[in-house]
Amino acid sequence: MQIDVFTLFPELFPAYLEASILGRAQQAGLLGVGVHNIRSYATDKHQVTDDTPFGGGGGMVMKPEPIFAAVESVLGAPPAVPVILLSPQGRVFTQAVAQELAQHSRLALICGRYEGVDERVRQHLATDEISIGDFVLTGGELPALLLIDAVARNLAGVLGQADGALTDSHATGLLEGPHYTRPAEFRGWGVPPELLSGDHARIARWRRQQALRRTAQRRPDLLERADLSAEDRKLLEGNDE
Ligand code: 21W
Repeated sequence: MQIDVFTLFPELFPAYLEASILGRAQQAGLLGVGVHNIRSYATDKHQVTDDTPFGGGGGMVMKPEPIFAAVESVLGAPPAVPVILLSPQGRVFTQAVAQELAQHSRLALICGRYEGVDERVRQHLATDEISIGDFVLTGGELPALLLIDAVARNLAGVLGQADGALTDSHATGLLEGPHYTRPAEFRGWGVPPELLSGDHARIARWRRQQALRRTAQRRPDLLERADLSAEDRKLLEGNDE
């Protein structure tokens, strides 16, 4: 998958994209990310990318011309790929949206700054508008990185077998239960005996029960939407262990 990012702050991207799983995905040719500076596409002497809002009110708005020029120069006019505007007014990003976007071979992401972008970018260039949640950030760059991260780990080959995207919490619709590693005793705190039992069926049952209980406790909204088996309902009621 190829993702092209359009931003006034391209220097924010490399450190995160080069590390760990995303770095390896790019080296393996599974993911390509092009980061493009919108400012380079401004045609005036001072490469101005923002201006005061019509109607007054203060703050600055990103001008349409450099954004259209940047996106159309990289992707053609009109672009034949989804063009996603990251904005607080977008539909809220979820695991389901990440999985949906991972089906495309190419995406364009536009990061806003200041008070936002000229409405004509939204109306005539963007094909989708996404928010990452109900809180206020300073721009769309962190949301773009977050989206790339969540989408990339759904691409075939990006994750190892062990932590496959299909078994993820939120892909299964439940929160995960607790994880432990060595030592078996730390500062007098032990590890649940089920995990040390070597009985794989018992371990699987205990893990499922912990996931169900934690979800019931912390995210009853998720549990309501999960389709639980009869066995799950028994585990949740505590009739098992
Ligand atoms: C924040 C842009 C607020 C516009 C009145 C006076 C992209 C984001 C962003 C930003 C405003 C996302 C105002 C969750 C986010 C983003 C920057 C509104 C401010 N109104 N997801 N001043 N949260 N944020 N204008 O902030 O670009 S996705």
